[in-house]
Amino acid sequence: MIAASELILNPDGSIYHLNLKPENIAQDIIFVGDQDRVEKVTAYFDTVEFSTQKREFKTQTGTYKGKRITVISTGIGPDNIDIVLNELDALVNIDFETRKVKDELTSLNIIRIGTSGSLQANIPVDSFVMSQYAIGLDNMLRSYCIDSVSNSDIETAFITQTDWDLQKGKPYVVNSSETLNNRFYSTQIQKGFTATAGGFYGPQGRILRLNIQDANLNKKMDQFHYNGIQITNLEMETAAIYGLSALLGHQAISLNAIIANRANGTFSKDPYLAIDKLIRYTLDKLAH
Ligand code: R1P
Repeated sequence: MIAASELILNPDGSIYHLNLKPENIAQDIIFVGDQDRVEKVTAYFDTVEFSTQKREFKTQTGTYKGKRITVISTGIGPDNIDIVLNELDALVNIDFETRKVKDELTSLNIIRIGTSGSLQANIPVDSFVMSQYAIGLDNMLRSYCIDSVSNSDIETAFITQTDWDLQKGKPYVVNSSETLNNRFYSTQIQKGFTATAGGFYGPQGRILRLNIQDANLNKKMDQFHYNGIQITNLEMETAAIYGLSALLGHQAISLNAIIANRANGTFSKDPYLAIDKLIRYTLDKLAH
């Protein structure tokens, strides 16, 4: 039995941060970062049956072309992903009455619709990247036993090639779901290797007023290569989503609209249009 201090339920029986009960969520779940993006997605739904919000976690469940889908905002960063994925998993895989793990695993399909900065000059703003792999520079996942889901060969190559300072923690490399990879790929989207940072400024090489530990890191990441794999883009959630999903037995894929190109310093003239196109792309793939 899981203690009340570990699996925290609200007085109405909903889970602590997300304010959700098991019946409020679908098996197909779209993650967005920005809470205002939730309704940008559900605006295309036939119906919305449920809405709630607590802090940055806004959730709506409804149907799109007859398919039941939940959309939830995760806010920014891997620390929030720890909360969202553990609480969603608890909703389907822990019995809230007995506080015991259920015998049969329910596997969720998790699709992130995010925004991201490209590291390669040839991945332009307004294009889409589907993360086949992700490297977490943030450490969150290292609190778990991750050997079964992480790729130490690519991690070692990354540490060596970028001269990574291990005082910042050890990067971890994780995969997307093969099934969702096949389902969401088309010629309209580029497959990529996404780096997930634990912050927006220093951790992504941005210098405003503070000196950073390695001002050349982005350039070195841009040049990193391993068996034909290159790092394509930088954001703040994908590796954490992939790592926790793999550990918990869920399927995950991350689709990102490139709104900034860090290699040539450009920013999308209409990021909302790019995101809207990615939302429509994702919903159409989900409905089929
Ligand atoms: C930073 O501005 C945020 O935008 C990106 C980053 O991953 C980070 O969450 O994604 P979202 O637009 O999905 O939040």
